[in-house]
Amino acid sequence: MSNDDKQDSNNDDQQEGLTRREFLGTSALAGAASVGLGTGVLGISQMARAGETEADNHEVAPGDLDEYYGIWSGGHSGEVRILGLPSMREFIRIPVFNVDCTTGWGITNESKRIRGENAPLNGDLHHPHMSMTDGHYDGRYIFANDKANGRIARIRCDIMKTDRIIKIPNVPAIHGLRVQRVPKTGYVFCNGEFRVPLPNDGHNLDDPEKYQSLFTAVDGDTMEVAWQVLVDGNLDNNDGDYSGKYAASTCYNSENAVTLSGFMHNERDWVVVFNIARIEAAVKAGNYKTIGDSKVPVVDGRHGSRLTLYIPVPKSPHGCNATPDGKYVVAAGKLSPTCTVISWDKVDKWFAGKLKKPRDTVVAEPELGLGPLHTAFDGRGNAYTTLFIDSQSVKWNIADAIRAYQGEKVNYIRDKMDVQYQPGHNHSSMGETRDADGKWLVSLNKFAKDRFLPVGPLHPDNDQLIDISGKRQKLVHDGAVFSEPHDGIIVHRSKLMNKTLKIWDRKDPFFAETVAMARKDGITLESDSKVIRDGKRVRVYMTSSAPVFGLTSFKVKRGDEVTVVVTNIDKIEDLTHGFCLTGHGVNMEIGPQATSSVTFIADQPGVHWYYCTWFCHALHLEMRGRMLVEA
Ligand code: CUK
Ligand code: CUA
Repeated sequence: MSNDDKQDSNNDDQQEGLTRREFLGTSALAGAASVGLGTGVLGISQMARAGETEADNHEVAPGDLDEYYGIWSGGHSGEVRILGLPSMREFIRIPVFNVDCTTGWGITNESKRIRGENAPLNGDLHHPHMSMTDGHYDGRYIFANDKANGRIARIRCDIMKTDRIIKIPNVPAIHGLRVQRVPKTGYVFCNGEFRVPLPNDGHNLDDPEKYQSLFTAVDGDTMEVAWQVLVDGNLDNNDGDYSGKYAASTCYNSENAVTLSGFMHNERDWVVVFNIARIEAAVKAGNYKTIGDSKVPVVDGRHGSRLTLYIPVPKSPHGCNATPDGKYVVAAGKLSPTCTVISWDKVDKWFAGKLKKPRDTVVAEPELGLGPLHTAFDGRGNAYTTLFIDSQSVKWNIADAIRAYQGEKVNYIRDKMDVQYQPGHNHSSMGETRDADGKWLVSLNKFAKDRFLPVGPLHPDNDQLIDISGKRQKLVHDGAVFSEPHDGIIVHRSKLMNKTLKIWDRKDPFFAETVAMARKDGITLESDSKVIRDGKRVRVYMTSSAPVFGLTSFKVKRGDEVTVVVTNIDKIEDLTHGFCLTGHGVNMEIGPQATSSVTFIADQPGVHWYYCTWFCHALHLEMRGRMLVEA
């Protein structure tokens, strides 16, 4: 027994005297303290918990840097958000599957090349996860899914911009997304959620039995789809293991139904485990088919396949989280008050033919409370599961849950804490890596109700910061956020802060195509400001340097297709310019040493002002110019 476990057991006794509401009182006090009164009142709440390990102060003074990056999904806003923890300050937003007026994402040519010309305007980004090497975050990329349009995006961590977006073939929606941890990312695992006819060519509505769903592996380095696996049921969430051998997905709808009553028919659904080496071998041996126009190899992983293992678990499992010790994966019950703990070791044995029943891979099934959705870990053997219906975060001990499953009389529940309200995902600091450090937990709550000033019928969500360094969870901060972060990761700053660029590299591939176009026009972007006419196509090149654009006026003719290319020649950190052309739906960011371009039709004769949108200089308002469209 570790020290921490000993303290935990003592704490069970202390906890018994407290009702849930009394306990809520204490934690709410801590929350109020953090907003209004500072450390003084936090002191009181700490005294109320005498005997516990003192928590780290979560306050970050002005000018101090946070210890962690929070990389948050933005749900149906389609974006990723970068926060600091423990302050919970939002730093920037990274547009991904959305259109963004601030940076011009979806407006500039550079972003259109990445998004694709006819990309959908919306997206639903649920799961942002960082690439790993040997089970540690490596600060290269963040991958994320678009549930709404079946896409996967990659964000480059050095510039914090999306650099690739691909559409996954043969699936309408991608839900769960995780990365291969070992040896590195490697694969990005993507769960196809909705089942459709394959190929989906406009025929079958009435025979849903024939609908199918696929698990997809994308190569994270090339962003090409490596292979797909046909599965039974619907896929929900997934995770990779810590050996590089397996990925696991929770599946609901084992009935293969299309309506709610149909979804609820069976008593059990399953977790499906994918044997990566066997899948790769099947692809190599040519044991696959392709579907429709797609060239991606599709192997058959349905019941009876050697490539997969279907482990029955209680109805409609949801979250799927591998423990940082590399031993287990935890599937959350959602409709069942339990989590199912599966041992990778036993999965090995099952694939080796040494276990009879798929259920023999299960080593624990603790009863936690109502509506378990997602689980995070502290690296000290404890798990933290969100309970959507109970509106709680439950801390439980994995080793004790395993003992209880074997029939021992042990209490594996360490602590239950009310959250405000109805949590979905949670995440612990470094908790999905070998470096899980057990300092912070964030509960991403779907409802905020009375926690903030009223702002009309649409409420913010409430992301709550919880100190998990002690035996009991301690709420320290309420964080109002715009809908809807599903998931987030908490990454120590050492993994990122020295990798992010302060100004752009002129050779960056992000705008390389624009640079190549300029070269063909004989333009040196860093010094030239001039107009090149090429039939009805006009390219307007200009520099920007606070507080002037290289061109303060230019002329085009009505009906021209105009491309404006702006190169920010300032070399000063944080000196971003913007280019906004009035009346044309054009605005874009040009960071220091970057080139950005935008193309539009000049269809309105007259004088049109353009101006800088970033407050770059005392004469920022004067940083402007005129386009004349000749009638
Ligand atoms: S899902 Cu949203 S709360 Cu898309 Cu990860 Cu569970
Ligand atoms: Cu340049 Cu404001």
